[in-house]
Amino acid sequence: MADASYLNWPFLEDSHRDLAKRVNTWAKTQFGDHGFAEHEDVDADCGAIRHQLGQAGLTRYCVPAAQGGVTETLDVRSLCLMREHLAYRCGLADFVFAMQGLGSGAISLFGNDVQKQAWLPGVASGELCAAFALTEPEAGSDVAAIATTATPDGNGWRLNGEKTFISNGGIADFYVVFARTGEAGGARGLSAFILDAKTPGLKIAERIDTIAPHPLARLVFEDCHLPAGSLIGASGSGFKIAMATLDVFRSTVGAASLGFARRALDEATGRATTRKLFGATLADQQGVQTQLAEMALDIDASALLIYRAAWTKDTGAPRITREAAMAKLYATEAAQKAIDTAVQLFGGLGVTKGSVPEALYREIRALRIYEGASEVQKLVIARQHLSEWK
Ligand code: COS
Repeated sequence: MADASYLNWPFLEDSHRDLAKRVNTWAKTQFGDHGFAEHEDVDADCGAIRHQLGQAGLTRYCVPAAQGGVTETLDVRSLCLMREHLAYRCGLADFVFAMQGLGSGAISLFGNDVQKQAWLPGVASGELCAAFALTEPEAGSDVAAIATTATPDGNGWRLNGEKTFISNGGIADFYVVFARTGEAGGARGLSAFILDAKTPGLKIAERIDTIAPHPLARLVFEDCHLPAGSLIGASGSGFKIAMATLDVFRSTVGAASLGFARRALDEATGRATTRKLFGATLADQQGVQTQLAEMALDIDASALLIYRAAWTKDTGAPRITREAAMAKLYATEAAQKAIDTAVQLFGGLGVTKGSVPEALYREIRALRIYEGASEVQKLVIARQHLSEWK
């Protein structure tokens, strides 16, 4: 990474600087210059990367210390640094790490000791693969419209319904599933459950192929039995559990975008300083200097918002809804712009399959959609602004 001066910002501590160096060295050794090459078998590669991250002790950052993690509670700055540095080298490695955290996040944040002990050590070691099952065909941005139901059946619940665009769908060992339990209408009638992937009635109805291939599936639940101990937190609190989990992980989506944007700037700078035209290099042209300046500025602005949100949470704020929304919104949109500039500076090579800018162009797009589309982040920011106006 060309510029690492942000590591000296007061938002970060020495342990974070050490982690940044460690993950950067690890990812460089592991992926070299081939981290954005096409994957012939994404499922197998995800499994291999998960085990490698586990062996290196890096998936430990996804869970609290009592279950094999490194920090007492989830440390958002560590999660962000991990994602930023993995994304710089390999989009799939970032995805694998992110899903270990998001998939088990509701258990880390709201689970009881039995649930934490049952699932989190395996997430920390990389042996277990986690998934977060919130989205439905008719409930994407509007989470309160979830239609999947969990109805009491004596010694637990029966789960029926459908989820879609579920990352790790088909390869996960367990899913945190959000379902309607009916305590009230809308957002107040949802609960969160842990679903063991071996449960009869869970069907992988369809694998979904996307522009940057990651394991993604539509799931169908047909009378899946959820044992009494599978409920996370209180029944009826599922919406708040989902939102609070997303508050933690939205900053990390921004951090992954930042890693992609830094890679785009480094690639673009390498290209601009070597590509000759009209008797000079691209970097000698003022127009190109303006483009590089905008990329560098957007990268620093993104980093400030991301590490502000992460630091705010890590130093005790109960909620960082607004800060996390700002970090995700700004960093994902800025990264899309930076990557588009890199593609432009590479010309034909930028759209050639197998080039890094081309891979980044595909990788970044989903980040403006998943874990709350840009439009939803604006809604979240505006609502908080208006509610504090009085
Ligand atoms: N943390 C804790 N509680 C929260 C919260 C948060 N971040 N956000 C909202 N709540 C609470 C509210 O305080 C409210 O509580 P009360 O009923 O006690 O007043 C309740 O949850 C309902 O909140 P709200 O009225 O804001 O809910 P809406 O249905 O209007 O939805 C949005 C709000 C649109 C912001 C929400 O549905 C959302 O974030 N959607 C995007 C979903 C998403 O990210 N999907 C991606 C899936 S993962 S890839």
